Amino acid sequence: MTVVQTLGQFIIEKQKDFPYAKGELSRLLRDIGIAAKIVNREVNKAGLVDILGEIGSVNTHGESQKKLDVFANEQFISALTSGGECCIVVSEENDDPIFIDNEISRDAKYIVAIDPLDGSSNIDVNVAVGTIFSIYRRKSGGSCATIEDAFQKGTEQVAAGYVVYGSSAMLVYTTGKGVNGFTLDPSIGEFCLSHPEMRIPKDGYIYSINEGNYINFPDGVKKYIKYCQVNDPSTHRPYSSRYIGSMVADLHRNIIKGGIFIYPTTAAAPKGKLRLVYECNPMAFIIEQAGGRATDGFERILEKDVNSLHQRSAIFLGSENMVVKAEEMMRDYSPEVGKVVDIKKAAGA
Ligand code: P6P
Repeated sequence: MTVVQTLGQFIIEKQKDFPYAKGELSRLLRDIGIAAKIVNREVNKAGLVDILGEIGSVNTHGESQKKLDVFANEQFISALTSGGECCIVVSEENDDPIFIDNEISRDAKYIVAIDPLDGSSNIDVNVAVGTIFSIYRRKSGGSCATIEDAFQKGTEQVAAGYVVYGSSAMLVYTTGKGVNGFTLDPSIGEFCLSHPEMRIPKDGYIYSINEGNYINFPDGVKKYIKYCQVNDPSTHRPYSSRYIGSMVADLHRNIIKGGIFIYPTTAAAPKGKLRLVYECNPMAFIIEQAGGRATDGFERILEKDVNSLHQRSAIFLGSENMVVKAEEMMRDYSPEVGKVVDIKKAAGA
């Protein structure tokens, strides 16, 4: 008889990996899991209730907000506010960080950065969407958390994860000791361990990029795409092009099958489109913990300075050998892009 292990049981069992842990991180992860189940319930019936479409407002990035974006944001913020373990929430949907200052959060030790519903433009066409979260420990002393607590590099993350609301709902997370995946069993309303110790293959044969932007890609990216398309069966090329337009779904497939996801700089997004704090950093942490690689084409994502909570970054992440190959192309054909990275880093920009 197979013994089902729920997310809650797994978190408590793994708590012993952290000798000084008193259960706060465990409770925080469980709070996130509960909010994810509520969001999943609404995502699953989105076509049946008046929760599709836009609400006529835009978020901090000028992107139109969908009703489910706002619903998901409210659910995660509510769970984090009432859970008592989180002192600051940085959300894609909120211009400014939310400082949680209530009686039960008095001694809260954690900061959570979150993209509550990534890929929400796909909701109305019934394509998989996701939630991405990143967790840091508070560094400041004193009685209250400070804004500096939210500006920590990706290397400082204590945990990161995503939820993919697809053919099934899955929660995948790491606390720096490997990556584990849990599938929601609706019959018992629990996330159950289904993908223990996830590893991304060193080599893959899938490349994920929006080739509609080809004309505006850096030359190194163009060269890499052409490399992927060469007819060379001995190296499994041409690779398959798979791009869902939902980072969580693309990345989840690539972790399981192997592959590379690239969102480089484009004319419309000269600094990249994806946000460093609540999209690139958590995904980079997960990919590295699964044995993959994550850079901006030149610099390790987790080492990038955080100068703005909504700053964007180019991202190349997935199977290690594929990312290395793409970086070679960037170095050989788009060195100027790397120099911009160096100059900005030197200037602390
Ligand atoms: P494009 C969704 O809006 C998102 O943030 C990611 O989930 C996705 O990978 C990317 O943007 C898609 O962007 O420009 O290709 O539509």
